[in-house]
Amino acid sequence: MSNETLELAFQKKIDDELKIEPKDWMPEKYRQTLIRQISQHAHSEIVGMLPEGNWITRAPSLRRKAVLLAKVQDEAGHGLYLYSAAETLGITRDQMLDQLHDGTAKYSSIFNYPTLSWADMGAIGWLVDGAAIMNQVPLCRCSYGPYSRAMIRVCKEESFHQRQGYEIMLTLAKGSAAQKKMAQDALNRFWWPSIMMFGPNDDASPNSKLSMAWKIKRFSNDDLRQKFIDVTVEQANILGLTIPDPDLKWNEERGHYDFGEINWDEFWNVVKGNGPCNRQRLEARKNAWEKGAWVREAALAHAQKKAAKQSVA
Ligand code: BYC
Repeated sequence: MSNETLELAFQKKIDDELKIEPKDWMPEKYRQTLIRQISQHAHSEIVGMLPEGNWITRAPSLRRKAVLLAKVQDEAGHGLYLYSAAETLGITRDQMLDQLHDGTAKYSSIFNYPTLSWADMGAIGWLVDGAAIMNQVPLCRCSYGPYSRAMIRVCKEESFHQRQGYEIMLTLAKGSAAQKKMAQDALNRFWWPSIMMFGPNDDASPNSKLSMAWKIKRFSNDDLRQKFIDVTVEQANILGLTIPDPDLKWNEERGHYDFGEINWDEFWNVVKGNGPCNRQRLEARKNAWEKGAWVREAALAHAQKKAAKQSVA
C-alpha cells in the first residue's frame, strides 16, 4: 500500500472516532508528537512531586500529612502510567529520562515556582490540579489508545487532588485573619502561572494544528484556559478571595470572563529554563537518578537470578 493510501486510512480511522493502537500504521510525525507530549506529561508528573514533597514533613496535622503523601504518591503513579504509554511508541524509559536530564524534554512550567507556605498546597491542588483536569479530561478521548486509557485513572485521581486543595483553601479562608492572608498570598502567586499552564495563545502554538486534526488535542489552548477561568472565578468568590487580575470582568456578550494580558515573557523565560526553580528541580531529579543507580542494578540482578532459577527448574 502506498503512503498516501495508508495516511488516508489512518485519518479516516481518526475521523470515525476509532483508536489508534501501538501496532497500527501511523505517520512518523504522529508518533513523534505523541512521544513528545506524553513524555513531557510524564516528566511533569514526576517533577510535580517536588514542590509538594517540600511540605510533607511540615503538614499541619496527621490527616493533612496522610492526604498529601497519598497525593504525591498518586503523581508518581501518573508518571509511571504515562512513561508506559510512551514506551508503546518505540522509545525507552532511559531515553526519555536522558532527555529530561539533559534539558531537551520539557515539563510543565508551573513546577518551576517555589512553594513558600502551607497555603501553597491548597493553591496547587485547587488551581494546578484544577487546570490539569480541564486540560486532561479531553485527553481521555485522545485518538491514541494507550494514552487515552491511562488518562481515565489519572483524571479520577486529579479530581480528588483538586478537592483536597480546595478544602485546604476553604479552611484557611474561613480561619483567622493570618490564615486568610496566607491563602490570598498563595492565590496571588499561583494564579498567573496556573493560567500559563495551558500553553501559548492559539496563534503562537505551533503544534496545535496537527494535534487537533489528529484528535490528540480536542480543544485549543485558549479555549481550555477560558473554560478554566470561567469556573475558577466562581470558586474564588465562594472562598471570599480575590483573583489578582484587575481586568477580570464578566462579558455578557461573550458569555465568558474577560481577563488581563498574560506575561508571555515570563512564560517563555520559565519554559527556556530560567524560572525561579528550574535549576533546583533538574538538579533534584538528576540527583535522585544517580543515587538510585544501586536500586536499579539490584532489581536487575534479582530479576536475572530469578530467571536463571526458573530456567533450571
Ligand atoms: N510548560 O504548540 P504548543 C499536572 C511548550 S502535570 C512548559 O501549544 P502543545 C500535575 C510545548 O511543549 C501538567 N512548556 O504545544 C502534576 C511546545 O514546546 P515543544 C502537565 C510548555 O504540546 C503533578 C511549545 O511550548 N500536563 O497537571 O500542542 C501535580 C509550544 O506549545 C507549556 C500535560 O503535560 C507549559 N505550560 O500544547 C499536579 C498535559 N505549554 O514541546 C498537577 C498534556 C506549552 O514543541 N500536554 N509548552 O518543544 C498538553 O496538553 C500539551 O502538550 C500542552 C501544550 C497544552 C501543555
